[in-house]
Amino acid sequence: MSEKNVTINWFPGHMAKARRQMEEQLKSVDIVIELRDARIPDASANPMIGELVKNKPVLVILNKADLSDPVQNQLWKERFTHCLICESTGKSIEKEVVGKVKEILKDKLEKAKARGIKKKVLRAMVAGIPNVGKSTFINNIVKKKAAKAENRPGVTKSLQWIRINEDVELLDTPGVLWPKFEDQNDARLLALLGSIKDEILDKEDLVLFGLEYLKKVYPGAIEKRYQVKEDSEDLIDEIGRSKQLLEPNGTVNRLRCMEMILKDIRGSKIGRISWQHAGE
Ligand SMILES: Nc1nc2c(ncn2[C@@H]2O[C@H](COP(=O)(O)OP(=O)(O)O)[C@@H](O)[C@H]2O)c(=O)[nH]1
Ligand SMILES: [Mg+2]
Repeated sequence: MSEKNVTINWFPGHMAKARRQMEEQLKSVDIVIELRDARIPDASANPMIGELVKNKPVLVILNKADLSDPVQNQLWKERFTHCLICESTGKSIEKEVVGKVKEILKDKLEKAKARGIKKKVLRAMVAGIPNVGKSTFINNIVKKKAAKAENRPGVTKSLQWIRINEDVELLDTPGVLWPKFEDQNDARLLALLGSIKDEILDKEDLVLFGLEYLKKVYPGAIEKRYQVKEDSEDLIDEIGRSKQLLEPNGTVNRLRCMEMILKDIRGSKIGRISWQHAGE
């Protein structure tokens, strides 16, 4: 299950379709679980999510938090009304997420009870841009629970819900939303972390941008990873030499070097880096 190809195909028709689907799905949910990439919490938001969701509560998940700066994770968390820091590829997050959903919707549960509804089941849907970890997040929570097909009269037929526990159901397919590729800075961050295709940007520009940021915000990180001086005039060249990425004639194979750096950045091999800091 991969939406990787979707990332390059967000033309207006697709956006309109994603929007329509989201609006339809929203009718039957009590809460939206919006996944963001903890390394770029702002750039990884959908530009229209607020407008789409309107007045339903949103639980923001800072996902891939194992890759981002732990100090920044905490600072970002405070920025959102409801937020959890998650590593969907790690241990089970089911209890934490379900507990949070119930806490956010406490009033709704109490109101239902007061109206005589014995068992109000809360419904949640996951949404986010491609590659942010929606499928991984859902699998972490759902584990082996079977997707439950149901066609209750009056309830949108095509939607399938998975019962997480006695109080909460999750829509089994996430809402895939388009990324913020219109803003140059956001697009660059998304490309740097591989959330949109990097072909749309010049690879060297992308790598230089990444290296400049690391030098400025995480001094020492490049030196530690590649054993080079960070103030070198041509850092790509220095790194290529240090890592022996050379052509037969002894010059640095810059393309290979840049690809290695991008891979290291995406896999957090240079350290746990937050590419957007809270409060900036
Ligand atoms: N390190 C790390 N990787 C993650 C996490 N969540 C998802 N991923 C990885 O991110 C990639 C995209 O995940 P996927 O669930 O397919 O994203 P989707 O397109 O939103 O459904 C996969 O390689 C996942 O293993 C996380 O919390 N930490
Ligand atoms: Mg997916």
